[in-house]
Parts: sequence; C-alpha cells; structure tokens
Amino acid sequence: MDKILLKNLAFYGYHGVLPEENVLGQKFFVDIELFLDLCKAGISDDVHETVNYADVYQMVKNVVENKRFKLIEALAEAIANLILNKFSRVQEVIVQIRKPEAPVNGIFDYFGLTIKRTRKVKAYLSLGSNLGDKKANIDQAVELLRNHEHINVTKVSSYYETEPVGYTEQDWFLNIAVELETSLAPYSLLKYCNFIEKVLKRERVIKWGPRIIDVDILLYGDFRSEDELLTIPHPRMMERAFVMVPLYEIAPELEINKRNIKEIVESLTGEEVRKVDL
Ligand code: PH2
Ligand code: MG
Ligand code: MG
Repeated sequence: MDKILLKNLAFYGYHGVLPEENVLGQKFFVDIELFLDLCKAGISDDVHETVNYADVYQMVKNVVENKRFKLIEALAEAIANLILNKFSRVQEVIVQIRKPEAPVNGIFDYFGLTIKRTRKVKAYLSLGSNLGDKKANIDQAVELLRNHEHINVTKVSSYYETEPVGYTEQDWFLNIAVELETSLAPYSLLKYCNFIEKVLKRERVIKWGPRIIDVDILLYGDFRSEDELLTIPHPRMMERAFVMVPLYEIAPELEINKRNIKEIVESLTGEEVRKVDL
C-alpha cells in the first residue's frame, strides 16, 4: 500500500521512568509511516482526498511535548491511537520513537522502539447455497474466511433453510450470517469473497438462480458505498428474511440506516426461514 512519511521529527519531552527524566526532559525523535491509498489524491490533486501531514505533525508534537508517559511504549501507543481515530483514511500506522539521551551509562546512538497498529473493522457477511452439499459448501466458505490472515471470524449464526426469493423455480437455500474483524479494505474483502466463490466453483448463470455458494458483504463498519462494484449496506438486505434473521441471531443490537435490527426483523412478512440443526 502507499504511504506518507514523517521522518526524524525532533521534540523536547518529559517521558521516562526515572524521576529526573520528568524534570529535566530530553530529546525525542519520532518517525511516522501512514499507510493509505493515495491514488485518488494523486489524480485530483486535492488535499481533502488524502491526509495532510502538517495536521499529523501538530498532533504528534502536541502529544510528545505536552503529555507525560513513563514508557515510550505508552507514548507510541497514544500516538498510533490518535492517528487511527482522527484520520479515517489511514489503514495502518508505524510509529518509531528514539531517545538518544536516555540516562544509561554507556555509548550508544539511541534507545527506541517501533510499533505497527492496524485499523480493524467489524463486517457482516451473508452466505447462501442451494446446489450440491449445501452445508459442506457453507462450511468450506467459512473455513476459507478463517484461513485468511487478515480476517478474524468472530461469530457464525445457526444454519437456516430458506425459501428461494426472486427466482422461485429452484431448491430451498441454506443461509447463514457471519461476523468478522478485518484490516482488509472493503474492496479487498470483496475480492476475497469473490475468490471464495471461485474456489467453490460457482458459476454465474441465472440472476438470483441456483448457486453452489454466494458470499455477500452486508455491512462494513459504518462505511457506505454505492458504486458499480460494491453497494454497502447491501441494497436488498432489509427486505430479506434469509439475510436479516441469521444476522439478528448474531447481532441483536445492530442498527442499520438508523433502524434497529429487531424492528426490521419484526416488520418482515415475506418468505419462510427455518432454523435447522445440521
Ligand atoms: N440469494 C439470492 C436470491 N434468492 N433466496 C434465498 N432463500 N437465499 C439466498 O441466499 C438467495 C435467495 C441472490 O443472492
Ligand atoms: Mg446474494
Ligand atoms: Mg452475491
């Protein structure tokens, strides 16, 4: 991924375990690497489509010069946290801190550390199958999600047998909902969902027709998108019991478009959905 660099920022601060460090202070050097997509700003030449490094500098300066931590670990953590919270475009941040005047008897360039912190987003998926061994297909798709090093599957709903919606001349579906935490960007998560469909040899024949596996992104944090590749929240999820009922099981407190999920589920009148033990 692209990155923005802030190198060798020099400050005078009062962090340290030894009392004299908190009184006399010393020099601190900080390096920051911000990982984010710079493509849009590169084309538009507009600072609003990137992160202004001057704003990051002010934030880092303020923490290093005005706060007092015993450990540089705590200082670095505070800097990484502030950056991820304030600058939503930043996916990942590396913070390095160096103390060249650390009160240690000896000859050295500096003592220091580097930490890397990654934004984690909670996302919800809907999985469905109505061809072949439906349970095996769903299970294999969940396994492939679990295998990804940047995906942490946190909840999986029960299995639901569901009446086909849209194109009705087909077998009933097996549907589940999955909750996960990921540092993947929305389009990278979509790419991996499509990869899972490919591994399971899904063929795209009839729209809304029979399929070995369908892996749809329902929600990705509070990210919203309406382009030709990806629409989030999923455009039809609110009217579909086969999506909402499994989702309600694993996320009963969710709000979607400012509506409470319980109220949405209770308002559904459509197709039949039966929880099953498999
Ligand atoms: N998926 C569709 C169309 N219709 N019906 C049920 N019951 N379950 C599905 O997963 C499903 C569907 C298109 O993705
Ligand atoms: Mg679908
Ligand atoms: Mg799909």
